Amino acid sequence: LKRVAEDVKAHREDKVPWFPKKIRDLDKCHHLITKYEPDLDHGHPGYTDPEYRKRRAFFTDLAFSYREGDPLPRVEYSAQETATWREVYRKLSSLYPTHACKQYLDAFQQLEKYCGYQEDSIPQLQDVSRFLKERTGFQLRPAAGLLSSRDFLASLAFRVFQSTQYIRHSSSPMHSPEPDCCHELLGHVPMLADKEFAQFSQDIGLASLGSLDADIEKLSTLYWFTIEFGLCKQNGSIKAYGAGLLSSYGELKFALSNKPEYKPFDPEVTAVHPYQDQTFQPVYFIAENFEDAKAKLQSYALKIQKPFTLHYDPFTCSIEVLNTP
Ligand code: HBI
Ligand code: FE
Repeated sequence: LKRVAEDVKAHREDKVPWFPKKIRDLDKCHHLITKYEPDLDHGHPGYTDPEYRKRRAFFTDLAFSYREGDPLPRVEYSAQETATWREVYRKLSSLYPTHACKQYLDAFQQLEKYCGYQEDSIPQLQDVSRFLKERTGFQLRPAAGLLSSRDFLASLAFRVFQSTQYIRHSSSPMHSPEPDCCHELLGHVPMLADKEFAQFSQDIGLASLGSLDADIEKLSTLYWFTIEFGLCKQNGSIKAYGAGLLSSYGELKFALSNKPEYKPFDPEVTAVHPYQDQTFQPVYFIAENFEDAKAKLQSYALKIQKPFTLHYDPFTCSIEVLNTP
C-alpha cells in the first residue's frame, strides 16, 4: 500500500507540469520561442537594421516589466510605423467584406466605431483590451514575441490574450515571420469580441492546463488550424475566421481560391495533421459553425488524460483543481 501511495505521489509530482491557477500566475507564463526574432533569425527583414532591433528591445522591456493588474502601456508609434500599419490596414480591409466571416465583420465595424480602428493610427492595446473586456471578458496583456505553446495556451484559459505590441519591419509590410500588432489587432482581436469564439478559445486554453507535452502539441495543432487558419461555412459559402488568414493578404486570397484542399473540422483528425509555418497551408479545416466546433472541441478535451478535473471560477478568475488522487 505504501508503495502504491508513493507511486501516486511520484506520478503527481513528476508527470504533471506546473500550470497557472490564478490570473496573477500568468506573470510567469512568458517563455519565448526566439527562432524568428530579428536578433537571431538571419532571414528576418529587421536582422540588418540596428534601429529596428533597438526599437524591438524597447518593446521587449515593456512586455517583460509588465505585471498583472498594471495598466497596459500606451505607445507612441513613429511615422514610419504608422505608415506600415496604414498599408496593411488598407490592403486587408479591402478583402474583408468578401472574405471574412460575419462575426469578424460585425466586430470590425464596432472596433472602427468605438475603438479607434482606422488606417491613420495604430490602436492602443489598452483601449482594445477595455473594448474586449466589455464584450466577452477577454483582456490583453503585452507579450515580447512568439511565446511557448504551453504559456500561450495557458493564458487563454483565463481569457487573457498575450499580444505583441511592436510592428513588423517597414521593408516587408505584407509579411512578418513573427506575430506583430497587425496580426493581433487585425487577425485576433475582432474574433475575440464574439462570445462563441471567445468560449472556444478559452476551452482550448483550459484543456492545455497540466497537459503533457504530447497533448500540448495536439492542442497547438488544433489552435493552428482553427484560431489561426480556420474557415467556416456561412450561408452556403466559405469564409475565413482564422487570424493568420485575416492578417495575411496573400494567404487570405489563397485560402478562399480553388487551390487548397478543404477538410471538415474534426478534432481527432485536425489535432494530428502536419502544418506549415513557412508557406501557405496546403489544407484548411472547415467548421460547420462555432457552436458545432465548440461542442466537438469539448468532447475532444474530455478525452485528454489528467489525474484531476479542473474548474474555472469566473468570479475569482482562478482554477479550482478537483479530485486529485
Ligand atoms: N505567441 N505571442 C504569441 N502569439 C501567438 O499567436 C502564438 C504564440 N505562441 C504559440 C502560438 N501562437 C500557437 O502557434 C500555438 O503554438 C499555441
Ligand atoms: Fe496568432
